[in-house]
Amino acid sequence: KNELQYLQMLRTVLEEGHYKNDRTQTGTYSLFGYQLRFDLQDSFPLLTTKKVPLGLIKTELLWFLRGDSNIRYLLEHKNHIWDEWAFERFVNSSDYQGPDMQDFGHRHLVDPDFNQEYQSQKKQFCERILADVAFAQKYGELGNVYGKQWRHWRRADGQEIDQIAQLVQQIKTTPDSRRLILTAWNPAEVAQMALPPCHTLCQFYVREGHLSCQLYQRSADMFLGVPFNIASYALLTHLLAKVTGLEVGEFVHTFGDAHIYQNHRTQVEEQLSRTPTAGPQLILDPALTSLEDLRPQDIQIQDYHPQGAIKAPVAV
Ligand code: UFP
Repeated sequence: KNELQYLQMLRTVLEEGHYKNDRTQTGTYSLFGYQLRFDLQDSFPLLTTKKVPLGLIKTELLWFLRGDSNIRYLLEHKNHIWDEWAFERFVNSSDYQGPDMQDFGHRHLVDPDFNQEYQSQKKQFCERILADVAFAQKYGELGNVYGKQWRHWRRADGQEIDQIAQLVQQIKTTPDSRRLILTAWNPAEVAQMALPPCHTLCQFYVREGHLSCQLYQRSADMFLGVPFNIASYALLTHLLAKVTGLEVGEFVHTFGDAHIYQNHRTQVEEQLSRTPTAGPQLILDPALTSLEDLRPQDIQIQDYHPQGAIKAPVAV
C-alpha cells in the first residue's frame, strides 16, 4: 500500500505534469504541490519495484546526525553520493594541477574520453581524501550542508544550536508541542550554497505514543531522488522514535516542485510496468538508546526482495 502511493504519484506526474525547463537545462514534467502518507507500522518504505541501496541512505543519514560535513566519513563507508561537490571545489582551486575539469558535470555525460579522465581524477581525489588528513580537512569539507544546519546552526552571536538534541529533548518532555521543527533552510547562507537544501523543513508530531514526521521537500526528482528521500526520513523517524521511547506513526511527504526529468521517461515507464511486493521490515539494535555513536550495523533491513535496479542519468 505504501509503495502503490508512490507509483501512483509517479504516474500522475508523468501523465499530468507540465513541461517545464529547469536549472540543469534538461527539461522536466512537473507538478506543484502533492502529498504522500506512509504508514511506518505497516512496513519500511523502501521500494520493491526497483532496488534502492539502503546502505548509502544509512551512512548519509548517520553522517548528517554526526553533524559531519566532510566527505571523509562517507568515503570510509564507500559512499560516493556527495563526491562531486567536494571535487568541484578542488578542481577550481590553485592546488589542482591536473587536466581541465571545467564543467565536468555535463562533459562527462557527453564525451567518453573526457569521462575516462574525469573518473580517474575523481578516484585519485577520493583516495587522497582518505589517505591525507590535512588534504581532507581542506577539500573534503562541504560547509553548510545538512549536518551543519541540523547540529551546528550558527547564531548571530557565534553560538551554535543543536537542533537534533533540542528535538529529542522536546519530544521527550513536551510531546504535545506543535513546535517540533527541524529546518535546514537558512536564508543567510542559501546564496553561497552549491545545492540549497531540497529537504527544507520537517515537523514531528506525537499522538498516543506514536511519532510521525512530515517533510516539506521544495524540489523533488521523482525517479532518482525521491525513493532515497522517503527511506531517509522514514529511517530518521524510526531512530528518533527509538531514542525517545515511542512507536513509529506516519511519514507524511509533502512536495513543492515534483518533477520527472524528460530523459527518465523510459525508466519510469519500465518501473510502472512492474508490480510491487510486500515491503521490508526495519530492525534497529535493541540496545540503541542515543543518537550518538550510531553505527551502520545498528540498522538492519529484513525481507527486502526488490526487483532489479534501473539506471538513469543524474541531472547536474
Ligand atoms: N534532488 C532530490 N532529492 C534530493 C536532492 C536533490 O530530488 O535529496 F539532494 C533533486 C531535485 C532537483 C535537483 O531535481 O535535485 C535539485 O535542483 P534544484 O536545486 O534546482 O531544485
